[in-house]
Amino acid sequence: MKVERLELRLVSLPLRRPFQTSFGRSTRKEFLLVSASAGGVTGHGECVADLRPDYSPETNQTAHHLLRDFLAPALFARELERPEDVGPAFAWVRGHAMARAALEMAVWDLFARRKGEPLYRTLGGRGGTIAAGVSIGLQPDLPALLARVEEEAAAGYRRVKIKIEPGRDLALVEAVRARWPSLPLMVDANSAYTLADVPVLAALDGFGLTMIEQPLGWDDLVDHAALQARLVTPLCLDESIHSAEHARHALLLGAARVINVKAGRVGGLAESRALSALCAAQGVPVWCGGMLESGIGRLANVHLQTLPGFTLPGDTSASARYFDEDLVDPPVTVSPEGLIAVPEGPGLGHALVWPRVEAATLWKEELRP
Ligand code: OSB
Ligand code: MG
Repeated sequence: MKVERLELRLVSLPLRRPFQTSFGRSTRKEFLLVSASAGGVTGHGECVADLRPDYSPETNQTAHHLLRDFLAPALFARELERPEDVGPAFAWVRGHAMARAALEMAVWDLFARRKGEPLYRTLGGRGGTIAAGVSIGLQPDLPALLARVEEEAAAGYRRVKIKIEPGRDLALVEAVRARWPSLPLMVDANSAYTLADVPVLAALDGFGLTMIEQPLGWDDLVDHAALQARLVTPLCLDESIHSAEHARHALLLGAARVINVKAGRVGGLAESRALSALCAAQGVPVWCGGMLESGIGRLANVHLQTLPGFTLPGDTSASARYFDEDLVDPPVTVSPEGLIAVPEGPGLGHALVWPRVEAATLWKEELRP
């Protein structure tokens, strides 16, 4: 099979609530939607690059440049027998994992739809349900944070993650722990600390956190290894893991005991599967991170985390937490038990709502061989 047509569009969706981390504040989700067609069937991939290069070096504009000028031509030239053939077509491209992953995801969805099977089956996963966790951004004050934790714990989420930054860390964790002594709780610092902050980070050891996510440099493994040696709480790496190879290096160094997998950050679903298999072979748990995705990327995350290595609840939560109206119907929902049903329909498994997609589209462009 050869991909015959690609469509790129920039989609903008208002977020119901601003999402704040140590690196910035998002009020809308703006992303590239990549659609790949062959033989009258179309698959879709959501690019997780953002407006600013503050989480990773990529932006919507760099992803657009890569997709239009390098990745699309490389894909059009390639005869594909399976979705795994996309990775090798892009192997010469250095970096730009999010751009590569978006196009690869569209091809995975395309293959699954052509076979009439759910994406998880094409990937080698399983049907059923996945356990949902939730990521809560920095809040204006402590009462607001406690209200948000209350809401999400009541909604059934199986693990709560709160964002921290220097000056807004120990007191938050202490207050949440005091009120919910046995809630599976973790923190994510998005690279806001350095080794000079070891005293604060070591003090987090007293709160029974399931893990501390990415406290140090966005590209660092060495200092994380030094920090992990001084902590009881497992470190989890997010930003620093750009491939399965990086994960192998991180484990070799002792830089983490858990890995956050985001297909966009590591260059695709096949790479995510390789990474999860590598970790599983070493008894290292992985979980699926989130990038405030619309239902399209969100559903890909649901399918991905049916693979055997994903043994911890991820950051995939209900569409309604982010958007008044998602781009897929039905939206992604979470049961009172904190579970998400894995779709059984072809590909991503929920229908795209085209009038909503069109209404949210800022521009679109067609690419052909
Ligand atoms: O660090 O995991 C992160 C959102 C945007 C960028 C980075 C991160 C996040 C989240 C939110 O934590 C996860 C989600 O709800 O999609
Ligand atoms: Mg993170």
